Amino acid sequence: MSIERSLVLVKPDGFQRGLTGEVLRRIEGKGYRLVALAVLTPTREQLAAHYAEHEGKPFYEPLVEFMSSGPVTAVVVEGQDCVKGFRSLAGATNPTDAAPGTIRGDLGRDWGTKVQQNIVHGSDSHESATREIGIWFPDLEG
Ligand code: YYY
Ligand code: MG
Repeated sequence: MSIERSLVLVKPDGFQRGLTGEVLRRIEGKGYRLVALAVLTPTREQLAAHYAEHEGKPFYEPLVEFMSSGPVTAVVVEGQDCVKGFRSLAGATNPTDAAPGTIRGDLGRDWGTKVQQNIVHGSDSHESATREIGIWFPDLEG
């Protein structure tokens, strides 16, 4: 893989806890470039498109509810292999399992909620990134 883009979201828990700057610092510290950034409260429609692969799963409704509960920061990140690279910075989905040194491992925990509140989203493949960037930044140039 070459220079590519990834879609990162600082989720409502990250925004609420004042961790947006810390997440951006780690992305920039790694050497990735910020291409676009927006603070917004997502609509259920936007989230249905973003999380289409999870529709019907037990955590889907709580996930959409949580993600639409307040502002998020959507970021397009660019760099060599940054899709895989950001997933590595983010750590495992469950913050309890996420390794120390990762965003979820250092800053996340289990709050006993129906859906895991794990601070960040990162695209899981180059194809997902292209699809997700189209949802969050429809007007962004190539
Ligand atoms: O890509 P990633 O965010 O690490 O996990 P996904 O499997 O795509 O799930 C999306 C989102 O849903 C996850 O960040 C937390 C939540 N979730 C959950 O609460 N419980 C699960 N068993 C799986 C996912
Ligand atoms: Mg995912």
